[in-house]
Amino acid sequence: MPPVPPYPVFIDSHVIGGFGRGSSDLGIPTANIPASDFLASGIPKGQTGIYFGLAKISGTYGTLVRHTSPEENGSKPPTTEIVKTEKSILPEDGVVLPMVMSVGWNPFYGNSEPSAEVHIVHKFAEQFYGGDIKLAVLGYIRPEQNFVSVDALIEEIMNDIRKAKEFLAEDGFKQIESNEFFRA
Ligand code: ADP
Ligand code: RBF
Ligand code: MG
Repeated sequence: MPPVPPYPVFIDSHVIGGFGRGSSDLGIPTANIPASDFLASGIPKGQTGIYFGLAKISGTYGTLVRHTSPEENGSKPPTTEIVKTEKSILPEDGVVLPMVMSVGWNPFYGNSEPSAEVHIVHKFAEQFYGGDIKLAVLGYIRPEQNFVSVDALIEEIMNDIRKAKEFLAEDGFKQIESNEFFRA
């Protein structure tokens, strides 16, 4: 079955700094985008939860400088700055890849502000803070949940990734890779 309306929803954004927990706590890095870009996207407002789709990184990126630590800032994201030192371009520049996305308050961590974060199902050799990210959101997987342990959260995310791969293998999804949106 192809994506069901309102999907595909296209989001043109850029990668910002988050809490820095994705890689360190979970071993699952997530490229964070401004939550406002998600809210403006046409997905019914307040629809927090886990989505799947396609992502493309392009443009120059830099390194993230953290001015506060997550501990210092409590449940608010640390203040960060992206420093682009050189014209870095990823080998993956312009390649459309599968993704899973989490939007909301991360009940497991109890954040005080909503976040929108994308795990690209691909192994990158480096980070790409400040890079451009284009997303095609193609469907909803589940609401956000709380978990009894980090391991239980990781297991559920692995399950989301498995489901995303299954959905993306269905008819009508692959062709979105060649949509005009990803060509620009
Ligand atoms: P933060 O809290 O700052 O988002 P993370 O630990 O979640 O920190 O790491 C996210 C960063 O890791 C992304 O901004 C990106 O630069 C990099 N990264 C490396 N591989 C991936 C991937 N497969 N998916 C998403 N981001 C990745
Ligand atoms: N956080 C939660 O608190 N509950 C969830 O159900 C949840 N599901 C997620 C599913 C996916 C596919 C991803 C990538 C993240 C999810 N997270 C969830 C967010 C996770 O807590 C967050 O990525 C880390 O805190 C790093 O920012
Ligand atoms: Mg992240």
